[in-house]
Amino acid sequence: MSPPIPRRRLLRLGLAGLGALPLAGCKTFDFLADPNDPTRDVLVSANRLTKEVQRSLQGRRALATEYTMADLRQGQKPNGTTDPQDPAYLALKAQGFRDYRLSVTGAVARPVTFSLADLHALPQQSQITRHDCVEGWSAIAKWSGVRLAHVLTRVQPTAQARFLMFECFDTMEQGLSGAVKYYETIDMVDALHPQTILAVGMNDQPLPVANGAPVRLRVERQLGYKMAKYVRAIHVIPDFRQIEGGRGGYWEDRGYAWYAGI
Ligand SMILES: Nc1nc2c(c(=O)[nH]1)N[C@H]1C(S)=C(S)[C@@H](COP(=O)(O)O)O[C@H]1N2
Ligand SMILES: [Mo]
Repeated sequence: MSPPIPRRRLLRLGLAGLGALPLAGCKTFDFLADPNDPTRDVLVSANRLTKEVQRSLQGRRALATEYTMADLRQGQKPNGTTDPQDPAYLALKAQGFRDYRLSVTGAVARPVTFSLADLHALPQQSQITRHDCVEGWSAIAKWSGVRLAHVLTRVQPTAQARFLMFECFDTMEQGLSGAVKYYETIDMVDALHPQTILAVGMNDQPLPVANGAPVRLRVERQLGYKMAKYVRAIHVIPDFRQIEGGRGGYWEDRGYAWYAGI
């Protein structure tokens, strides 16, 4: 038996669904008090579903712990690729990333190409968070940049938009069909999370090459491998099964979990 649900709450949650139900003469909502009324069952199960969805979404939306500058101990340990040798990257780096452009395309109403100046012109935010790598180390650092949500507001994702794919500059290995580059995907819940940023600064300095210059993703509720460095493009996509190994990321294609929540 599920516990009785306050009627006010039932009404609030259930009214939208009532349109589909035969309401004999729209008498009143007295049936809600009758535990044997089938309409009530529908509402109660919808309510239970809503609660479960709400709970999991609230969990996903919870904030990562933020620290203070006093918590910065060792530097952010560079990991994975730390010095990309890809020609396109080297050419941009040689010019101090002056010609860097981030394209955001795919399932969007308005594809936009952002220069670094464009990204700096959007509202900036900083957060001091702990980075946890799947390898078992962690480090606290201050990350600065623009909320991904602001970038998405500019491009206006369409109804097909379910994931963002981050295409990176760095080659991880040579596969049979050429260079295998790092990539990652996140869903819209993480994309719109208030702590999800495109970082351009670290510990009050421009983002170092070793940590993903000029632009890297921060997804603070997940493990380090989700946080794509050296981002060259963002693709707004309905699905990631057609990309590379089909599991949503370079490490995911090699067995890591797609959702690496911490
Ligand atoms: N492009 C790219 N992004 C990447 C990686 C990488 O090798 N290439 N490594 C990932 C892993 S496993 C971790 S732990 C973090 C490391 O970020 P850091 O170098 O700033 O510590 O970047 C992630 N993003
Ligand atoms: Mo990692």
